Amino acid sequence: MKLEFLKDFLWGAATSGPQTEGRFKKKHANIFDYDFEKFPEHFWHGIGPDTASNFYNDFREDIRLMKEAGLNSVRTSIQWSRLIDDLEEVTLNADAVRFYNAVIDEFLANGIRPMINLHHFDLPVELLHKYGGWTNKKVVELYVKYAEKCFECFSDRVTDWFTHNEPMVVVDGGYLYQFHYPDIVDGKLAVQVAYNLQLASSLAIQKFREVNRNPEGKIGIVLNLCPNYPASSEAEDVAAAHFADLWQNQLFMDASVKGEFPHELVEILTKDEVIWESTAEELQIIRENTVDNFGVNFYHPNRAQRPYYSSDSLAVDWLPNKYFDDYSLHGARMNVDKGWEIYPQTLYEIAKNIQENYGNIPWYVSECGMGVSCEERYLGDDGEIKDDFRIQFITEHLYWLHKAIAEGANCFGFHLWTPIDCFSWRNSYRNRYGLISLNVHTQEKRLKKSAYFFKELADSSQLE
Ligand code: BGP
Repeated sequence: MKLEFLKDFLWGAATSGPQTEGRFKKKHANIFDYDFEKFPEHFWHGIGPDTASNFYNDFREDIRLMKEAGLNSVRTSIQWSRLIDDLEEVTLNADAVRFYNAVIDEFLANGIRPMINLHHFDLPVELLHKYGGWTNKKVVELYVKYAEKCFECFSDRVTDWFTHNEPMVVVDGGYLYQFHYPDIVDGKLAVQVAYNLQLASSLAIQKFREVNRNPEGKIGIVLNLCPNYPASSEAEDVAAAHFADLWQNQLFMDASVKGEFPHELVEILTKDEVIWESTAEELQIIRENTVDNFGVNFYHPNRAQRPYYSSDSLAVDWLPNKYFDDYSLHGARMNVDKGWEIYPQTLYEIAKNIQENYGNIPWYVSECGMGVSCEERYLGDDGEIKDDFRIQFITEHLYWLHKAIAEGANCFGFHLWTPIDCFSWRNSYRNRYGLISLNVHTQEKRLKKSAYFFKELADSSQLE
């Protein structure tokens, strides 16, 4: 059976500046550059972001390969730590302006729509050391000035902007579960970081509407939405999944789309005495500056059960896990390399949720993908990686997405993570996600089998 998508559907792939560019000519270190300098052992085979996939030097050739893979849209990001010369005075770095201008022009010349995100976990480390990073509203102020520079420089040609990628990962990774620098556990700070990230997003949206130079321009946020399925229908498990959803999904989604944090969550955080510091004026800014559209990063669902910890047995001041515990479903289909469950039907449920509870606001899949280790295992005699598992993964997710669209979901595109195998945080290069393979030693790049599949999909807007 053939499934038809709209002719103007965006067939894209997503990546980010810090994961592709390399540190060439970059004046400031972001938190991952710094983490690598200090703790190279955190990184797979001790390989960090210094070269990444060499996009800084190779961008013309990389964009040519992306075009060959059929992409008509690419979501990437500008690095704050590259664009801004003086982080306090918020002055522009001339080389970075030249670089990002050339990248945007190259995408456009190749018929690829550049969708630009402003913050992909990559806070300049100096702002963390000097001000405590996102815990401090001074950093919010500096971020909004950086965002303004981006809009002033590039909004004549870029129509699609995003304020943050997965802000909940900044909160969880940096302040609760120690998988991103600064690797601390502090529930109260985590809650304040969540609020400050949302405030930064709303203020950047307000600024965008003042200075944007493009009548077609739109601004949104990219959220990782992992619905939580309860372990059973018993009240404790249902309540656990409900809280996990409030914390992981609704906090940013409600604030970004509806302009209000979920009341139930605010009440719980207030009762637990970890509620953020806010002012009436800030809350008004959040209310008035909601998104035009947003991106959904989807990899796997979450499964939640009643909490393992009792309220008084927490070893730290506060953890969301006071209210829920994650669990893995016995017998679930897994991507074992990454340890993530494969359950494409969730994408349909996300679409329904947006349609029914968020006013059917326009959205797109801003990341979805399958990270697999040692892809050389799949090398064909012709030197091409035969990643049939990735083709199957894409097909299954598109099946459920198509079903939702046919039922009225307002989804305008699908972006695979990622165009070219890239660096990622602690994973470094262990798991590969690309349509195009990268040899990390020679920087040689080559289309995988999935790239030809993707091209056919994008050219025909049909899935067989
Ligand atoms: C998302 C991030 C990406 C990317 C992806 C894959 O959460 O937005 O930056 O890294 O996950 O994750 P990983 O590379 O850790 O397997």
